Amino acid sequence: MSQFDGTVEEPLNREPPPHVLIGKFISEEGEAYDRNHGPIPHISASTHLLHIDGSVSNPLDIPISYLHTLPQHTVLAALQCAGNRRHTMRTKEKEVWGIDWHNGAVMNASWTGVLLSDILTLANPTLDPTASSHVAFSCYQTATQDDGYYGGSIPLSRALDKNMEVLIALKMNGEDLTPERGYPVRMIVPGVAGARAVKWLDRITVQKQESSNAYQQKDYKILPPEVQTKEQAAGYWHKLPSILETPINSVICCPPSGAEIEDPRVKPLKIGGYALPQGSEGPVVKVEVSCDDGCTWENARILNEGGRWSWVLWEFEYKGEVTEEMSFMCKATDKGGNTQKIKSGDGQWNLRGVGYNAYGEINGLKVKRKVRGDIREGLTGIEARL
Ligand SMILES: Nc1nc2c(c(=O)[nH]1)N[C@H]1C(S)=C(S)[C@@H](COP(=O)(O)O)O[C@H]1N2
Ligand SMILES: [Mo]
Repeated sequence: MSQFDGTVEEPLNREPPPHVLIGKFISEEGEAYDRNHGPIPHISASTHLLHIDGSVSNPLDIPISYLHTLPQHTVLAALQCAGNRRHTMRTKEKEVWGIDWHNGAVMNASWTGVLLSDILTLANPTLDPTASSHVAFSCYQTATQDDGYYGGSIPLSRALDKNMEVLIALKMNGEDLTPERGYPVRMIVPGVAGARAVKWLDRITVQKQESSNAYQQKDYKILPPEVQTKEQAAGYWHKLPSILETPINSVICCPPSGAEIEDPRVKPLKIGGYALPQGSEGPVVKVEVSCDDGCTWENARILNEGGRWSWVLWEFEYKGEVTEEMSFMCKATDKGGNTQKIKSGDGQWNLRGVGYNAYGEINGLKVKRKVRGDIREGLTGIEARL
């Protein structure tokens, strides 16, 4: 785990540095973020059972070995915490409550397992997929910081829709999940906030209402701006919808803000980042970069395209004018026509710092001062030591 920058917290929450984050189109296990609300259980696959219950006519207790014998489905999908980019929200707007994620609480991976819709067909739900009926995912292996277990849910209609490719995942990038990633089985809900991708999955329940877990009811919701304190939030949670799909997004990862760069008129400046589609409306079809504070935009080059649920990596070459402190912004557009609309600092704020999707931004790039001739170089060397 040497790629991490040492910001390991308890429980394990960490993100890779930006150049590692976009170093590969498919994130590697050892280089991807970890988000945990409790300790990491170490489970034996040979004894673990996945219970399917609730409003179904055929409840099931499924051993992991049986899941491996069912038709396997693979989906390339980004997994992103709803709190990704919280650092930008708190520094450009005002303080928020939550882990200080920069841009790295996201990964892009190939997930293999059994379609939830196939398992539900076996269990046979007896509820109509009306607006309020949900499928809840639970992990009882350990208590969490805010509840006795971890859980989340999604609408039954989405769970039954094969096109949504909701997956009971056994593998990441062709390998068994690691204990950190949810071994032996986790949910992957493409296009949906990572909070619903329950790791160490014990139970899938078809029910009339959302999961009652704290992470569905009292977290991962966009509080209105008038809610400024945790105490005020208490009166709001039950009135607000839970986050399901995550918004269109893009960020600039390289170079970092404040970097010293070569003169871009001599050596074009390479700017790179990732972009994510909104929910199920991918893929990302366009990424644009602005070097004049959003007045004009130019197309960036999309480097890899992995379909509806994937991120894209992109690159932009800047060869233009040089100013004292240079800034760049980026915005993405997906197939559904969703596009980022707001500049950072223009008022997108909520107390929990979730769902942030202002334009990506880097600031304060400085062109290295040219040194001409041996004498100047010598002097600079002396000055530098004083
Ligand atoms: N059992 C369990 N599942 C969980 C969590 C958790 O704390 N416990 N965290 C959720 C959240 S908030 C996110 S963003 C993703 C993170 O997945 P990762 O740790 O594989 O990156 O897992 C989700 N599944
Ligand atoms: Mo999350």
